[in-house]
Amino acid sequence: MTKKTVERFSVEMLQVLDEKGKVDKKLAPKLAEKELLEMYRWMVLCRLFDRKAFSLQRQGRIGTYAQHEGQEATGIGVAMAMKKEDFLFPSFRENHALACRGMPMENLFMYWGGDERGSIAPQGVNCFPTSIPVGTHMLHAVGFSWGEKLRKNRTVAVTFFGDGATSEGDFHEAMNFAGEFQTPTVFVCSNNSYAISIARGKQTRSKTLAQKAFAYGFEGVQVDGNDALGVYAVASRAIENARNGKGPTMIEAVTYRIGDHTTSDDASRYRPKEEVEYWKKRDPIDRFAKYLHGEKILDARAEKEILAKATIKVEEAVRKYESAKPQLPSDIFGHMFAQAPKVLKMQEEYLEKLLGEGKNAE
Ligand SMILES: Cc1ncc(C[n+]2csc(CCOP(=O)(O)OP(=O)(O)O)c2C)c(N)n1
Repeated sequence: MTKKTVERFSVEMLQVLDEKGKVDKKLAPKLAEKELLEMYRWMVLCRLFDRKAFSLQRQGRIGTYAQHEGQEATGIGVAMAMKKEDFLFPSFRENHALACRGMPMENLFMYWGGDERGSIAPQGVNCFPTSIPVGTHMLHAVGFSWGEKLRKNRTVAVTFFGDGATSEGDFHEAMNFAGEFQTPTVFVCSNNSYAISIARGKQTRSKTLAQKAFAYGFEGVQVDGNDALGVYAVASRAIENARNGKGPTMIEAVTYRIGDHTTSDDASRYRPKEEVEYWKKRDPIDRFAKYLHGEKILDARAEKEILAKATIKVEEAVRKYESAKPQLPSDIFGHMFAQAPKVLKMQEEYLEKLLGEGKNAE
Protein backbone atom coordinates (compact mmCIF):
# COMPACT_ATOMS: atom_id res chain seq x y z
CA MET A 1 0.00 0.00 0.00
CA THR A 2 1.23 3.49 -0.77
CA LYS A 3 0.10 6.80 0.49
CA LYS A 4 0.94 10.12 -1.11
CA THR A 5 -0.27 13.67 -1.13
CA VAL A 6 -2.01 14.32 -4.44
CA GLU A 7 -2.87 17.97 -3.99
CA ARG A 8 -1.83 20.84 -1.80
CA PHE A 9 -2.91 24.44 -1.92
CA SER A 10 -2.16 27.61 -0.09
CA VAL A 11 -4.07 30.87 -0.03
CA GLU A 12 -2.18 34.14 -0.21
CA MET A 13 -3.41 37.31 1.45
CA LEU A 14 -2.24 40.55 -0.15
CA GLN A 15 -2.03 43.94 1.51
CA VAL A 16 -0.22 46.82 -0.18
CA LEU A 17 -1.48 49.70 1.93
CA ASP A 18 -1.73 49.07 5.65
CA GLU A 19 -4.23 50.53 8.11
CA LYS A 20 -2.01 53.58 8.67
CA GLY A 21 -1.70 54.32 4.97
CA LYS A 22 1.85 52.97 4.72
CA VAL A 23 2.60 51.42 1.36
CA ASP A 24 4.68 48.36 0.56
CA LYS A 25 6.52 49.73 -2.46
CA LYS A 26 7.59 46.28 -3.67
CA LEU A 27 3.99 45.16 -3.96
CA ALA A 28 2.43 48.43 -5.13
CA PRO A 29 0.85 48.45 -8.59
CA LYS A 30 2.29 50.94 -11.07
CA LEU A 31 -0.20 53.76 -11.09
CA ALA A 32 0.45 57.33 -12.15
CA GLU A 33 -0.42 60.22 -9.81
CA LYS A 34 -3.40 61.03 -12.01
CA GLU A 35 -4.74 57.48 -11.64
CA LEU A 36 -4.22 57.48 -7.88
CA LEU A 37 -6.18 60.71 -7.59
CA GLU A 38 -8.86 59.23 -9.82
CA MET A 39 -9.14 56.27 -7.46
CA TYR A 40 -9.50 58.59 -4.48
CA ARG A 41 -12.09 60.76 -6.28
CA TRP A 42 -14.22 57.73 -7.11
CA MET A 43 -14.16 56.42 -3.56
CA VAL A 44 -15.18 59.83 -2.17
CA LEU A 45 -17.92 60.26 -4.78
CA CYS A 46 -19.32 56.79 -4.13
CA ARG A 47 -19.36 57.31 -0.38
CA LEU A 48 -21.32 60.53 -0.85
CA PHE A 49 -23.69 58.78 -3.24
CA ASP A 50 -24.21 56.02 -0.69
CA ARG A 51 -24.93 58.40 2.18
CA LYS A 52 -27.29 60.41 0.00
CA ALA A 53 -29.16 57.26 -1.02
CA PHE A 54 -29.56 56.32 2.64
CA SER A 55 -30.92 59.78 3.42
CA LEU A 56 -33.31 59.68 0.43
CA GLN A 57 -34.66 56.35 1.63
CA ARG A 58 -35.31 57.78 5.08
CA GLN A 59 -37.26 60.60 3.45
CA GLY A 60 -39.33 58.19 1.32
CA ARG A 61 -37.70 59.40 -1.90
CA ILE A 62 -36.29 55.96 -2.89
CA GLY A 63 -37.14 52.42 -1.77
CA THR A 64 -35.08 49.92 0.23
CA TYR A 65 -31.37 50.53 -0.28
CA ALA A 66 -28.23 48.44 0.38
CA GLN A 67 -25.36 50.64 1.59
CA HIS A 68 -21.76 49.91 0.64
CA GLU A 69 -20.01 52.23 3.13
CA GLY A 70 -16.65 50.71 4.08
CA GLN A 71 -16.43 48.59 0.92
CA GLU A 72 -15.41 51.33 -1.55
CA ALA A 73 -11.84 50.10 -2.03
CA THR A 74 -13.11 46.73 -3.24
CA GLY A 75 -15.59 48.20 -5.71
CA ILE A 76 -13.34 50.92 -7.09
CA GLY A 77 -10.14 48.83 -7.02
CA VAL A 78 -11.77 46.18 -9.20
CA ALA A 79 -13.70 48.57 -11.47
CA MET A 80 -10.56 50.56 -12.24
CA ALA A 81 -8.69 47.36 -13.14
CA MET A 82 -11.30 46.50 -15.79
CA LYS A 83 -11.00 47.56 -19.42
CA LYS A 84 -13.85 49.35 -21.15
CA GLU A 85 -14.78 46.22 -23.12
CA ASP A 86 -15.09 44.05 -20.00
CA PHE A 87 -18.48 43.33 -18.48
CA LEU A 88 -19.65 43.80 -14.91
CA PHE A 89 -22.20 41.47 -13.30
CA PRO A 90 -23.02 43.15 -9.99
CA SER A 91 -24.91 42.04 -6.92
CA PHE A 92 -26.97 44.62 -5.01
CA ARG A 93 -24.07 46.24 -3.12
CA GLU A 94 -22.06 47.41 -6.13
CA ASN A 95 -23.26 50.93 -6.76
CA HIS A 96 -19.61 51.97 -6.37
CA ALA A 97 -18.37 49.68 -9.15
CA LEU A 98 -21.37 50.47 -11.36
CA ALA A 99 -20.81 54.23 -11.07
CA CYS A 100 -17.09 53.87 -11.72
CA ARG A 101 -17.81 51.76 -14.81
CA GLY A 102 -19.93 54.56 -16.25
CA MET A 103 -23.43 53.86 -15.00
CA PRO A 104 -24.96 57.34 -14.48
CA MET A 105 -25.76 57.94 -10.81
CA GLU A 106 -29.27 59.12 -11.71
CA ASN A 107 -29.86 55.63 -13.13
CA LEU A 108 -28.76 54.12 -9.84
CA PHE A 109 -31.15 56.35 -7.88
CA MET A 110 -33.88 55.41 -10.38
CA TYR A 111 -33.25 51.72 -9.88
CA TRP A 112 -33.45 52.03 -6.09
CA GLY A 113 -36.50 54.19 -6.55
CA GLY A 114 -38.25 51.23 -8.17
CA ASP A 115 -37.92 52.49 -11.74
CA GLU A 116 -36.69 49.70 -14.04
CA ARG A 117 -35.35 52.21 -16.55
CA GLY A 118 -32.52 52.77 -14.10
CA SER A 119 -31.10 49.35 -15.02
CA ILE A 120 -30.65 50.26 -18.67
CA ALA A 121 -26.96 50.90 -19.22
CA PRO A 122 -26.13 53.57 -21.80
CA GLN A 123 -24.54 52.32 -25.03
CA GLY A 124 -20.93 51.30 -24.39
CA VAL A 125 -21.37 50.94 -20.63
CA ASN A 126 -20.92 47.21 -20.15
CA CYS A 127 -22.89 46.61 -16.98
CA PHE A 128 -25.51 43.96 -16.43
CA PRO A 129 -28.40 44.89 -14.13
CA THR A 130 -28.13 44.65 -10.35
CA SER A 131 -29.00 41.18 -9.09
CA ILE A 132 -31.19 41.06 -6.01
CA PRO A 133 -31.36 37.23 -5.99
CA VAL A 134 -28.21 36.13 -4.20
CA GLY A 135 -25.79 34.37 -6.54
CA THR A 136 -27.88 33.90 -9.68
CA HIS A 137 -25.91 36.46 -11.67
CA MET A 138 -22.65 34.51 -11.26
CA LEU A 139 -24.07 31.97 -13.69
CA HIS A 140 -24.88 34.76 -16.14
CA ALA A 141 -21.30 36.00 -15.89
CA VAL A 142 -19.92 32.52 -16.60
CA GLY A 143 -22.30 31.87 -19.49
CA PHE A 144 -21.53 35.26 -20.98
CA SER A 145 -17.78 34.84 -20.70
CA TRP A 146 -17.96 31.35 -22.15
CA GLY A 147 -19.77 32.85 -25.16
CA GLU A 148 -17.05 35.47 -25.48
CA LYS A 149 -14.39 32.78 -25.37
CA LEU A 150 -16.14 30.77 -28.08
CA ARG A 151 -16.36 33.89 -30.24
CA LYS A 152 -12.64 34.45 -29.64
CA ASN A 153 -13.27 37.87 -28.11
CA ARG A 154 -10.91 39.05 -25.41
CA THR A 155 -13.62 40.26 -23.06
CA VAL A 156 -13.58 39.43 -19.35
CA ALA A 157 -16.66 39.09 -17.15
CA VAL A 158 -16.28 40.27 -13.56
CA THR A 159 -18.89 39.29 -11.04
CA PHE A 160 -19.30 40.52 -7.46
CA PHE A 161 -21.04 38.66 -4.66
CA GLY A 162 -21.00 38.43 -0.88
CA ASP A 163 -19.68 35.88 1.60
CA GLY A 164 -23.21 34.54 2.08
CA ALA A 165 -23.51 33.86 -1.65
CA THR A 166 -20.77 31.23 -1.37
CA SER A 167 -23.31 29.00 0.40
CA GLU A 168 -25.65 29.09 -2.60
CA GLY A 169 -25.77 26.28 -5.15
CA ASP A 170 -25.48 28.83 -7.95
CA PHE A 171 -22.03 29.85 -6.72
CA HIS A 172 -20.75 26.27 -6.91
CA GLU A 173 -22.31 25.62 -10.32
CA ALA A 174 -20.81 28.82 -11.68
CA MET A 175 -17.37 28.09 -10.23
CA ASN A 176 -17.36 24.49 -11.44
CA PHE A 177 -18.39 25.42 -14.97
CA ALA A 178 -15.85 28.26 -15.09
CA GLY A 179 -13.07 25.92 -13.96
CA GLU A 180 -13.97 23.15 -16.34
CA PHE A 181 -14.45 25.40 -19.38
CA GLN A 182 -11.69 27.83 -18.36
CA THR A 183 -13.95 30.79 -18.94
CA PRO A 184 -12.57 34.33 -18.70
CA THR A 185 -14.44 35.08 -15.47
CA VAL A 186 -13.22 36.88 -12.37
CA PHE A 187 -15.20 36.09 -9.22
CA VAL A 188 -15.00 38.88 -6.64
CA CYS A 189 -16.30 37.91 -3.23
CA SER A 190 -16.81 40.98 -1.05
CA ASN A 191 -16.45 39.21 2.24
CA ASN A 192 -17.98 41.92 4.41
CA SER A 193 -18.23 39.57 7.41
CA TYR A 194 -22.02 39.19 7.40
CA ALA A 195 -24.87 37.80 5.32
CA ILE A 196 -27.59 39.91 6.90
CA SER A 197 -27.26 38.70 10.53
CA ILE A 198 -25.26 35.53 9.82
CA ALA A 199 -21.61 36.12 10.69
CA ARG A 200 -18.99 34.81 8.29
CA GLY A 201 -17.88 32.25 10.91
CA LYS A 202 -21.31 30.65 10.84
CA GLN A 203 -21.46 30.51 7.06
CA THR A 204 -18.86 27.81 6.41
CA ARG A 205 -16.12 25.89 8.22
CA SER A 206 -13.63 26.79 5.46
CA LYS A 207 -10.79 28.87 6.82
CA THR A 208 -10.97 31.17 3.80
CA LEU A 209 -13.56 31.61 1.10
CA ALA A 210 -10.86 31.92 -1.54
CA GLN A 211 -9.84 28.29 -1.04
CA LYS A 212 -13.11 27.14 -2.56
CA ALA A 213 -11.64 28.03 -5.96
CA PHE A 214 -9.01 25.29 -5.62
CA ALA A 215 -11.74 22.66 -5.48
CA TYR A 216 -12.84 23.83 -8.93
CA GLY A 217 -9.35 23.82 -10.38
CA PHE A 218 -8.34 27.44 -10.33
CA GLU A 219 -6.66 30.02 -8.12
CA GLY A 220 -8.25 31.73 -5.17
CA VAL A 221 -6.58 34.71 -3.48
CA GLN A 222 -7.36 36.85 -0.50
CA VAL A 223 -6.79 40.57 -0.43
CA ASP A 224 -7.34 43.26 2.16
CA GLY A 225 -10.59 44.61 0.73
CA ASN A 226 -10.08 48.01 2.38
CA ASP A 227 -6.83 48.51 0.53
CA ALA A 228 -7.59 49.97 -2.89
CA LEU A 229 -4.05 49.37 -4.15
CA GLY A 230 -4.05 45.72 -3.09
CA VAL A 231 -7.45 45.15 -4.66
CA TYR A 232 -6.35 46.87 -7.86
CA ALA A 233 -3.22 44.72 -8.00
CA VAL A 234 -4.96 41.35 -7.59
CA ALA A 235 -7.85 42.34 -9.84
CA SER A 236 -5.52 43.52 -12.63
CA ARG A 237 -3.63 40.24 -12.52
CA ALA A 238 -6.80 38.13 -12.47
CA ILE A 239 -8.41 40.12 -15.29
CA GLU A 240 -5.34 39.97 -17.53
CA ASN A 241 -4.94 36.24 -16.86
CA ALA A 242 -8.55 35.70 -17.88
CA ARG A 243 -8.06 37.83 -20.99
CA ASN A 244 -4.97 35.84 -21.95
CA GLY A 245 -6.68 32.46 -21.83
CA LYS A 246 -5.46 31.49 -18.37
CA GLY A 247 -8.96 30.95 -17.04
CA PRO A 248 -10.86 32.21 -14.00
CA THR A 249 -9.72 33.47 -10.59
CA MET A 250 -11.62 33.98 -7.38
CA ILE A 251 -10.71 37.01 -5.28
CA GLU A 252 -11.85 37.16 -1.68
CA ALA A 253 -11.75 40.79 -0.60
CA VAL A 254 -11.84 40.90 3.19
CA THR A 255 -13.81 43.96 4.17
CA TYR A 256 -16.65 45.10 6.41
CA ARG A 257 -20.09 46.58 5.91
CA ILE A 258 -20.19 49.63 8.18
CA GLY A 259 -23.92 50.22 7.74
CA ASP A 260 -26.92 47.95 8.13
CA HIS A 261 -27.58 45.13 5.67
CA THR A 262 -30.16 47.36 4.01
CA THR A 263 -32.33 50.25 5.11
CA SER A 264 -34.79 47.69 6.49
CA ASP A 265 -32.24 46.16 8.86
CA ASP A 266 -30.87 47.13 12.27
CA ALA A 267 -27.38 45.67 12.56
CA SER A 268 -26.98 46.85 16.16
CA ARG A 269 -29.18 43.90 17.13
CA TYR A 270 -26.58 41.35 16.07
CA ARG A 271 -23.19 43.13 15.89
CA PRO A 272 -21.11 44.37 18.82
CA LYS A 273 -20.37 48.11 18.75
CA GLU A 274 -16.65 47.45 19.34
CA GLU A 275 -16.48 45.38 16.17
CA VAL A 276 -17.87 48.24 14.09
CA GLU A 277 -15.47 50.68 15.76
CA TYR A 278 -12.56 48.34 15.00
CA TRP A 279 -13.44 48.41 11.30
CA LYS A 280 -14.11 52.13 11.20
CA LYS A 281 -10.46 52.59 12.10
CA ARG A 282 -9.60 50.60 8.97
CA ASP A 283 -11.62 52.87 6.69
CA PRO A 284 -10.52 52.50 3.06
CA ILE A 285 -10.83 56.20 2.19
CA ASP A 286 -9.04 57.58 5.27
CA ARG A 287 -6.23 55.12 4.66
CA PHE A 288 -5.89 56.07 1.03
CA ALA A 289 -6.01 59.79 1.85
CA LYS A 290 -3.20 59.35 4.39
CA TYR A 291 -1.11 57.62 1.76
CA LEU A 292 -1.77 60.35 -0.83
CA HIS A 293 -0.93 63.06 1.72
CA GLY A 294 2.32 61.27 2.54
CA GLU A 295 3.23 61.13 -1.15
CA LYS A 296 2.31 64.85 -1.54
CA ILE A 297 -0.29 63.92 -4.15
CA LEU A 298 -3.13 65.32 -2.04
CA ASP A 299 -3.37 68.26 0.35
CA ALA A 300 -6.18 69.64 2.48
CA ARG A 301 -7.25 72.13 -0.19
CA ALA A 302 -7.47 69.52 -2.95
CA GLU A 303 -9.33 67.21 -0.58
CA LYS A 304 -11.92 69.91 0.11
CA GLU A 305 -12.28 70.63 -3.58
CA ILE A 306 -12.80 66.94 -4.42
CA LEU A 307 -15.48 66.72 -1.74
CA ALA A 308 -17.25 69.85 -2.99
CA LYS A 309 -17.25 68.64 -6.61
CA ALA A 310 -18.53 65.21 -5.57
CA THR A 311 -21.36 66.83 -3.59
CA ILE A 312 -22.43 68.80 -6.65
CA LYS A 313 -22.36 65.64 -8.81
CA VAL A 314 -24.51 63.68 -6.39
CA GLU A 315 -27.03 66.52 -6.01
CA GLU A 316 -27.21 66.85 -9.79
CA ALA A 317 -27.94 63.12 -10.10
CA VAL A 318 -30.73 63.43 -7.50
CA ARG A 319 -32.21 66.34 -9.45
CA LYS A 320 -32.15 64.34 -12.70
CA TYR A 321 -33.68 61.30 -11.00
CA GLU A 322 -36.47 63.26 -9.40
CA SER A 323 -37.29 65.28 -12.50
CA ALA A 324 -37.53 62.22 -14.80
CA LYS A 325 -40.95 61.57 -16.33
CA PRO A 326 -42.87 58.86 -14.44
CA GLN A 327 -42.47 55.42 -15.96
CA LEU A 328 -45.16 53.92 -18.17
CA PRO A 329 -46.60 50.42 -17.79
CA SER A 330 -44.42 49.38 -20.73
CA ASP A 331 -41.36 50.42 -18.68
CA ILE A 332 -42.46 48.18 -15.83
CA PHE A 333 -43.22 45.17 -18.00
CA GLY A 334 -40.81 45.71 -20.85
CA HIS A 335 -37.38 44.57 -19.73
CA MET A 336 -37.50 40.89 -18.87
CA PHE A 337 -38.67 39.12 -22.02
CA ALA A 338 -38.08 39.75 -25.72
CA GLN A 339 -41.64 38.43 -26.16
CA ALA A 340 -43.69 38.83 -23.02
CA PRO A 341 -45.71 35.77 -21.89
CA LYS A 342 -49.46 36.08 -22.30
CA VAL A 343 -50.09 36.50 -18.59
CA LEU A 344 -47.76 39.53 -18.39
CA LYS A 345 -49.34 41.05 -21.50
CA MET A 346 -52.74 40.69 -19.83
CA GLN A 347 -51.47 42.39 -16.67
CA GLU A 348 -49.98 45.24 -18.69
CA GLU A 349 -53.23 45.79 -20.59
CA TYR A 350 -55.17 45.67 -17.34
CA LEU A 351 -52.90 48.29 -15.76
CA GLU A 352 -53.11 50.52 -18.83
CA LYS A 353 -56.89 50.29 -18.72
CA LEU A 354 -57.01 51.21 -15.04
CA LEU A 355 -54.62 54.12 -15.51
CA GLY A 356 -56.64 55.26 -18.52
CA GLU A 357 -59.71 55.35 -16.31
CA GLY A 358 -57.76 57.30 -13.69
CA LYS A 359 -58.10 54.50 -11.12
CA ASN A 360 -55.53 53.35 -8.60
CA ALA A 361 -53.90 50.14 -9.86
CA GLU A 362 -54.14 48.53 -6.42
C1 LIG B 1 -31.67 33.52 -3.69
C2 LIG B 1 -31.87 34.46 -2.54
N1 LIG B 1 -32.01 33.97 -1.29
C3 LIG B 1 -32.20 34.83 -0.26
C4 LIG B 1 -32.25 36.18 -0.47
C5 LIG B 1 -32.43 37.12 0.72
N2 LIG B 1 -31.17 37.79 0.97
C6 LIG B 1 -30.92 39.03 0.50
S1 LIG B 1 -29.37 39.54 0.85
C7 LIG B 1 -29.02 38.12 1.68
C8 LIG B 1 -27.66 37.92 2.31
C9 LIG B 1 -26.58 38.07 1.35
O1 LIG B 1 -25.35 38.06 2.02
P1 LIG B 1 -24.00 38.16 1.26
O2 LIG B 1 -23.99 37.25 0.09
O3 LIG B 1 -22.92 37.98 2.25
O4 LIG B 1 -23.98 39.64 0.67
P2 LIG B 1 -24.04 41.03 1.46
O5 LIG B 1 -25.49 41.34 1.67
O6 LIG B 1 -23.30 40.88 2.72
O7 LIG B 1 -23.41 42.02 0.55
C10 LIG B 1 -30.10 37.25 1.67
C11 LIG B 1 -30.10 35.92 2.29
C12 LIG B 1 -32.13 36.64 -1.79
N3 LIG B 1 -32.15 37.94 -2.08
N4 LIG B 1 -31.91 35.76 -2.81
